[in-house]
Amino acid sequence: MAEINLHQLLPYGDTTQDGAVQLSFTLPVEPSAKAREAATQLVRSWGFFDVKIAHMSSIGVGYAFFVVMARTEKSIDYPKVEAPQLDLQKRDYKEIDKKILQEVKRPIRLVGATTGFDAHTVGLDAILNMKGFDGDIGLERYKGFKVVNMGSQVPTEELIDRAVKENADAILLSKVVSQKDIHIHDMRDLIAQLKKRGLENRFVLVVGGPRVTHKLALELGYDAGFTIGSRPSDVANFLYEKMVEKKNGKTKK
Ligand code: B12
Repeated sequence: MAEINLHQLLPYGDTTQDGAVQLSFTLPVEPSAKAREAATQLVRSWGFFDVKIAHMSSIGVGYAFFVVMARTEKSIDYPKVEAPQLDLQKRDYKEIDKKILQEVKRPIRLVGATTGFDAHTVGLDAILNMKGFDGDIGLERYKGFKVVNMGSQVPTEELIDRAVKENADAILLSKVVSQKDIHIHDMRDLIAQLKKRGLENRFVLVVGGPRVTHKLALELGYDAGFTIGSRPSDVANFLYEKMVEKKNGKTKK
């Protein structure tokens, strides 16, 4: 295997460190020779070279879709990249359930919802519903959790009201739509509304969604963020560890 310079890490296509990337985008013009040339020039103007239009097709009247191969010389100093990640010991459902009942000594109370305009429920359900996701059973099936799943398009205030009413330990927010950064807006809204009511330290705050990273979640004031591929047992394990941490007074919340 070719030696890789991690201080000047480049994308890989045909040969290591060749800087090859594949891009896809849509231009609001009909596909044509002119559209193809425009896409080529556009990608070159972004600093790429060896630009090849691999695919151009109509994507509705007045729109052309492109897949483009190109190369870049811009590299990244990989050792300098910092990205927080949850470093939890892997445990399965039975072990987590047993530990919660032994150490927390009662079910952990959860209230989950998708807020704002977002109607996507599949991600939240994958974590909370009995059947779970990817062969990993959902939190409703654990004896160690009491789950209220409020579904989608829940106003932030109602989510907080319900969490207060249920005396919840944690709020689980799902944000799937990210157009115009609406997921960030709605994540901030929950934090702001909690602060307004003096509840900012009351709940463990967990957020999930395809454009959510743990880094983003921490930056916005959440305790954890879960992205694509997250499994219910990952979330269960985090909640268990956080509750034990709280119980032992190792956290401000
Ligand atoms: C199914 C679907 C729908 C269904 C939703 C049905 C339902 N009941 O959920 C319907 C048809 C209603 C729909 C509507 C729309 N959709 Co839609 N939809 C999808 C689709 C195809 C799949 C989403 C999904 O279910 N994924 C499977 C789940 C399991 O994955 P997940 O959500 O990422 O969840 C995982 C993690 O993210 C995480 N997670 C998620 N939530 C939470 C919460 C917590 C607490 C935790 C811990 C973890 C966690 O754990 C999950 C398991 O690993 C995606 C495209 C795609 N392939 O992803 C588009 C997509 C999300 N939709 C999109 C859009 C634009 C829309 C509409 C705006 C379309 C329109 N113009 O009307 C509307 C919006 C309606 C609204 N008001 O929100 C875009 C979003 C683009 C963007 N950047 O925001 C996508 C990406 C499609 C696309 N490429 O354009 N959609």
